[in-house]
Amino acid sequence: MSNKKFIFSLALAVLAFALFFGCTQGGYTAQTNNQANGNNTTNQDNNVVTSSNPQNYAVNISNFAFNPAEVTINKGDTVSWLNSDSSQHTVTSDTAGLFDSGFLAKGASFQHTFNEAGTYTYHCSVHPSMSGKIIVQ
Ligand SMILES: [Cu+2]
Repeated sequence: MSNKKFIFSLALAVLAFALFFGCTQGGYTAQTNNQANGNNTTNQDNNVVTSSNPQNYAVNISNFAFNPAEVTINKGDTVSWLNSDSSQHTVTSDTAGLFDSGFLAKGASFQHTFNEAGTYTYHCSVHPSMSGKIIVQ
């Protein structure tokens, strides 16, 4: 191989390498952008799903009663019970295991989010006369 041919071959090899490397980089950048766009789209979709505007409803526990005793909410809404009595109370689902606050001292609160439609009755495990109902539409 002559000196000129060798240099020409070397230049070709360098050029080929530069082209290949450049294309690889370009491809990588394009893929990264696609992924970023894909993530944005996913986030927007998630926002739409979660921003169905969930509400928070308050039930006050006072004078040995749940006030209001009956609350109608939509799927995904949360109910917060606050014990305003000096006596301890619980918020316990009539359906065992569905939700149970345990003992709530004065000023303590308990929250439960209802994700499925239905009628949920509950009571205080200390005072059987205390009962309430959450209707989930
Ligand atoms: Cu009670």
